[in-house]
Amino acid sequence: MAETAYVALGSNLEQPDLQLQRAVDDIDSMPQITVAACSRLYRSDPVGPPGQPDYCNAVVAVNTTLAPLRLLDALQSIENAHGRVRSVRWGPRTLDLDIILFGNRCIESERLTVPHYQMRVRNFVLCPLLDVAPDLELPDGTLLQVMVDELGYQGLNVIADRYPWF
Ligand code: A4P
Ligand code: MG
Repeated sequence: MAETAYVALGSNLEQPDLQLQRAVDDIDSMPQITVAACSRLYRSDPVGPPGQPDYCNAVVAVNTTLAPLRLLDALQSIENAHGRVRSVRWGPRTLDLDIILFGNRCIESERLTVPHYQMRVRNFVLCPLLDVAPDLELPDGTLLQVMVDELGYQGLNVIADRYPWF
């Protein structure tokens, strides 16, 4: 049975806006994954080590029959195809794909923590998530809209509205 998961996309190297648009197409072309909705495209101030370029961020809703770890495998294969090199924590990257939510599940394993452990404090994740899921509740019952109201849109700029962005 297909479940809905939410995937956050981030990039701040090598034409981040195009990296993200290609990544949405790559996700949609994976077997057993369909992109159901795509957020607006945002530019955001970098969080983490200073001196890195601004990020582009977005969120997609996907319908998938894959198990969570198999979805993670698929997303990591796309990251690798985009030339992702893992070096500094929170450092610059061509493409980062994080599973934010997977249905209503709570997952705590060596490779995967869902809901994503940083999502609550990152408006560059929550604001695009609100674009695709305005009525969403987290597994613990928290309303997404309430979290967005608390965090606000500081440091975020919408740079394209409706997918395809370009
Ligand atoms: N992993 C565990 N849970 C998950 C999950 N829910 N989704 C594991 C995806 N992966 C998950 O990730 C390390 C390991 O986390 C994976 O191998 C997987 O098994 P990574 O992407 O290789 O490493 P990382 O980039 O150092 O960590 P992470 O957590 O992805 O980085 P973040 O926290 O996403 O930070 N500023 C702005 N404005 N916008 C951004 O997008 N992104 C980062 C990256 C920093 N600053 C940013 C942004
Ligand atoms: Mg990641």
